[in-house]
Amino acid sequence: MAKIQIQHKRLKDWVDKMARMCEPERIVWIDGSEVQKKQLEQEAVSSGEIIQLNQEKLPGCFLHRTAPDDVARTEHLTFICTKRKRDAGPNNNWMSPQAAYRKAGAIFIGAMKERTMYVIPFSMGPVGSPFSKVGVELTDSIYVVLNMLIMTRVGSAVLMHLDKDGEFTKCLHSKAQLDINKRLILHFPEDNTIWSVGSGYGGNVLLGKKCLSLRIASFIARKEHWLAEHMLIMGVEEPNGHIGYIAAAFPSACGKTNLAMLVPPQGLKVKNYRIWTVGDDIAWMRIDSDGSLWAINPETGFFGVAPSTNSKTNPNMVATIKKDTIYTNVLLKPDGTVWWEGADGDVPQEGIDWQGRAWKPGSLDANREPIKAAHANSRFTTPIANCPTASYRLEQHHGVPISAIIFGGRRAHLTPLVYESFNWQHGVFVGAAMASELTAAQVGKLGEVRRDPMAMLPFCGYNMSDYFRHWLDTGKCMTKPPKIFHVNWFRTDKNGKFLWPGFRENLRILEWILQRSSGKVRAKETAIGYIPFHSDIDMTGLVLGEDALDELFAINKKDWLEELKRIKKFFKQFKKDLPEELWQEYEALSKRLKE
Ligand code: GTP
Ligand code: SPV
Ligand code: MN
Repeated sequence: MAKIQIQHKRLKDWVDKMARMCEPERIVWIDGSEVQKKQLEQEAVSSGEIIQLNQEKLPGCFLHRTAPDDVARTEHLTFICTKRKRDAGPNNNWMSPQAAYRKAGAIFIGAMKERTMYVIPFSMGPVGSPFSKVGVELTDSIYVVLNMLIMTRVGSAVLMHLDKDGEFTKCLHSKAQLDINKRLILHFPEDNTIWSVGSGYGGNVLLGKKCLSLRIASFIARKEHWLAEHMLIMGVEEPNGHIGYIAAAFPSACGKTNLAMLVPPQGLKVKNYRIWTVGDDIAWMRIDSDGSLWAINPETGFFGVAPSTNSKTNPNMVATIKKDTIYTNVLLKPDGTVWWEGADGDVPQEGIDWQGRAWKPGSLDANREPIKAAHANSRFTTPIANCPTASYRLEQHHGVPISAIIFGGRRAHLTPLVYESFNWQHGVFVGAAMASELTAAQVGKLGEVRRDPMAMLPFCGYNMSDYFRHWLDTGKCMTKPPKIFHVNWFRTDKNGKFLWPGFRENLRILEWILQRSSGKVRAKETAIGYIPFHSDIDMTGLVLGEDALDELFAINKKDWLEELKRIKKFFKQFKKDLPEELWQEYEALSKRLKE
């Protein structure tokens, strides 16, 4: 492997110091070359860490299985380690930096014995863009290296950019023994440092993603006056060539990936919309000199949910993951291809399930429940560049201008299909008061409603009351702030069936949102915000149940007053720190609901 000359003394000293602690057999610098990537793939195939898939049907694709107790982010083992507990806020687990380094240090000692330590220099955002941040991840997992090569910009160009003294986030990861009792995901925002140990699952170990690009970045963003958000970014191009860009925050496994690359529904075909995907998970946004908000996606890949991904729900993703993709925790078919619940094609008659066991349809576990072929949070890592709707502006250093911000959640009841906030301050309240039902993306109780402000509850690297203040302040600094909306694709009828077909049909709602953003359409004022007149949603080619639209837009004041109590309880945790403006919005909503 190519030998890289390191000019950056602080970087070299840190790598040496971490190596003395972890005691790897050797150290390998990742240069980002195709040659080195191929060598690593071969090595990981030989050791069984990854399985090479059918190279005719799935060229450049591999399968990986994680430990059965290591299949989703572990929020209870994730900590923000600031000097003062107050700075982590009431919603984060907190440890003092001293205690955290000591506790994790004990696990890291000798953790890489007989293993290689890989040094991955990576850039979140185009190398050299004013948006971008550099990190260096040390890891003993080839799986992590191969995923980072897909998800971020890796290698020599990053080191050159760092030069002799550039700033970088120090990211240390070791699988150690993959022991859930010795698993810790630690963030030290004041030291620009991340330590993750004992896990091999994406969100815990691809440290450029949630750890750097959200938890550390949100902390930095507040100081530097920008926003790091859990948002997709997409463009909707009209036939006249104008592209309206949208940034949307939905909690994990609530539809960001699907929306970001939707295919226009048949009924809207004549309108000739074209969709441009900028990102499906993270947005970094800055106010530019024109007074509006501009966004980049710091990542270069998708780490998408596999179950239910098929040619009907997400044809663009199906096309994307046909090559250069790493699949995690899905079913391996006898022909060396993969499958998951809700994938294209017939249910396979046999295969190896996500835990590496022989699988047949209808097999039952000890509790007589059907055994899943793929884990509910099984995923794939795949390059954005392979997506048919990938935006031509992905490499542009200034990103794209955002016309609308959307918040959304999974709510069987209560929230309408779409509503618009009255103004920025009210929009921040809408985001802060957001809630959603839990999914398989986090370890926890499925379906339980939890408050998840701006879809950032698990990802905000500092006190959330300061985060709300930062959002309010950001609004004041823009001359052309985007309008703020809320959507809910998941409202159900009395039989528990989704009232809205979702997926590509969501474009009908985006259309209204963009029309509202450019002032082209009127709206109906309600207690919670503006909602569409039914006739302003283009329903061409879509037939819903008779009262479906009424049900989708119903605002039940009694239920909302109950919701207000839950919002109040949530806000009260922040005590005096919660911005007064949010209480004003709370009172105003309460008053409107009682009118
Ligand atoms: P993370 O990667 O965890 O941040 O998730 P995400 O927000 O990107 O979610 P994703 O798009 O992968 O969607 C997760 C699940 O939501 C999918 O398995 C779909 O079944 C479901 N889903 C997505 N969009 C819709 C929709 O419009 N309607 C309905 N009913 N379900 C949807
Ligand atoms: C999420 O859970 O929101 C994800 C997957 O996007 S992970 O990277 O594991 O956090
Ligand atoms: Mn996510």
